[in-house]
Amino acid sequence: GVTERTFMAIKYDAVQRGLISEIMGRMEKKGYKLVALKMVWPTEEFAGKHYHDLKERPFFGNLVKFMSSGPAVAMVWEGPGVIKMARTIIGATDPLKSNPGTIRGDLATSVGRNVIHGSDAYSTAEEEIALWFSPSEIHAWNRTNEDWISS
Ligand code: DAT
Ligand code: MG
Repeated sequence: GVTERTFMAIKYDAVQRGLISEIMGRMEKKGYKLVALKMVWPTEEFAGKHYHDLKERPFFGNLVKFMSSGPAVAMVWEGPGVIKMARTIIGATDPLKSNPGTIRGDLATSVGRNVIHGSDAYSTAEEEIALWFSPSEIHAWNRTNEDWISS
């Protein structure tokens, strides 16, 4: 059966800074499975759709401009508790409030350059996966080492 899935995007600041493998490695080494991956250069309209919940916030304009300024690395990760755990691995929205050991706590200092997005709940994970990926881009593949990751 299919376990839980979440959407994550390595933002353009992290792409520029050469942090793609650093960030992906944290999810991979934890034991989560990558089931979809592509580089996407969002339009402002697309970025606005992704962040539609924040439309009324004062930083919305800057946020969609930043997100559409270059390519992001879009990913779907799968595994037990992945939605909540990805948020824990990412850290707080403001990198100065993120604990060391988290992605933002270790790699960022500014809320406007906080290197990574992760879905915040089951419903947003479903919605964001559907926005960024078509079903044929998501791969249900088997790991031969599954018994060494989960029992
Ligand atoms: P998160 O990315 O942790 O889910 P969010 O959904 O509240 O946080 O906001 C989405 C993004 O918007 C966030 O990653 C960075 C930007 N943002 C949030 N709050 C902000 C603020 N107070 N000032 C500037 N940018 C902000
Ligand atoms: Mg959010």
